[in-house]
Amino acid sequence: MTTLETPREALQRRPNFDPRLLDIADKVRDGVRLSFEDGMTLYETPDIWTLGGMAHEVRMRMHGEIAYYNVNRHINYSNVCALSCTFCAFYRKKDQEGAYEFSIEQIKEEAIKAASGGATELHIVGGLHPWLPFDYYTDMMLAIREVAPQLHIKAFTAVEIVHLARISKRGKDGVEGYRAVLSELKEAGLGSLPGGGAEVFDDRVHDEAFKGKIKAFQWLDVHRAAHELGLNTNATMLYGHVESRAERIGHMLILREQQDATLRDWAADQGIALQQATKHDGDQGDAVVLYGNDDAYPNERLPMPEHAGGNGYYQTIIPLPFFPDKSELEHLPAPTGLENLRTLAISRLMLDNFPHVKAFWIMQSLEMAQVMLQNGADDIDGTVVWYDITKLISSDEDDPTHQEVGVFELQKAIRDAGFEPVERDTLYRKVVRQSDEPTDWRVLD
Ligand code: V47
Repeated sequence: MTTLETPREALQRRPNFDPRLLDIADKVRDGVRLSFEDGMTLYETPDIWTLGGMAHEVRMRMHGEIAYYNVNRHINYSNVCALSCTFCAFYRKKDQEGAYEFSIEQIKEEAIKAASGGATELHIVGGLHPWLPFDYYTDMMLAIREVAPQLHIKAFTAVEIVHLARISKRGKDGVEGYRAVLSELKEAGLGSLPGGGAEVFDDRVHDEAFKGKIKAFQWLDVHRAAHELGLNTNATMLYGHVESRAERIGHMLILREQQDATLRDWAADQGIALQQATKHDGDQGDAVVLYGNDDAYPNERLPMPEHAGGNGYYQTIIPLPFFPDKSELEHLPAPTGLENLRTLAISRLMLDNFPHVKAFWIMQSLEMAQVMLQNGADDIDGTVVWYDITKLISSDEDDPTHQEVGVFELQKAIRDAGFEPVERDTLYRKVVRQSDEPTDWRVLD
């Protein structure tokens, strides 16, 4: 009689298996929240295969064979910025060569091009422009609504929202001001917030790499205010510069705790049992874990706009590898491919209450994004078209911001990686294309 191997025994048989991962693998299998120390072990282990395997297991439980992409267009409306972050090669000062700002007319043209090309989303961010008035931003939303009402507008990082609260005098640096600005932008057409500007939530890192920028608590307050207003948001982590691995795990834990608070009522409604977990300050708190063994969780375990009770939440974490080129931190080496893969996999495992993990192909390369789909990611972002913040793939020397791949290339990359490509809208609802006409699409109910 043959006895079946237990999952533990199977792991231990793997070549170069790191025994420190045994208990973590048990937790992952049972949907038990990982601790700070677990996160550090995952960063230290040489056993990248078991790490990737665990992240893949979780990703398969949450999304099965599906890998998402979207048809979108990025607009960086201005690179003029009052800040001078040392990691950033995008910003220019007002009269510096290369400084630009789009007029509302130009933005309208971009929106029309995007909509007629079949995009479902505009992703709009820019620098902290010292002189553009608040009306410019609401007019931008209204103008897009007018010419392309079907486009979802995902716009403005928390850093821009704090700036707008200041210049519009809607309230000084507090939550009241953020709420007022977000409500007015929402009224004008804003649909969600992208995840940029989070960098790494740590005062030391802040002072060394982006002093002058908003602090972690302000970034988090803006996203909390957005969620309260029913706007979904994303979160990023810009890693591989002056931060330590421990600081990256700290960043993930802060996001995870905020999402716990955001999803607590939704989880109770869904019958998802809360776990007792130790928070980053050492206190005990309720944890909402979205992956685990099937018996303990309802089928529809992922929050979606239609059943989140009118509240917004974090949809996706996007780990962003640092690009040193042309920044003040150019002397630093960029994170390696392996470090990128590791950080992606750890994000999937630590951020157990984030429905999605995005491998932003523009910054990771499409080839690396394929590997990431097998190591925790379920989304590779979209067709993008123009991207001015970092430049990796453009082959057009005269126009390096042109970084576009077609839908077929994205779908092929996903299929070749072993997944079923599914087009999503910004809120992760499936998009159905009804004919070859690019504008003929609808969101599946
Ligand atoms: O906020 C700036 C980062 C972000 C560099 O929400 C850099 O779906 C690396 O947030 N090296 C913008 N990163 C990108 C972003 C984003 C991208 C894709 C999807 C979503 C989403 C959000 O890029 C900035 C900043 O954190 N950044 N300079 C650099 N040298």
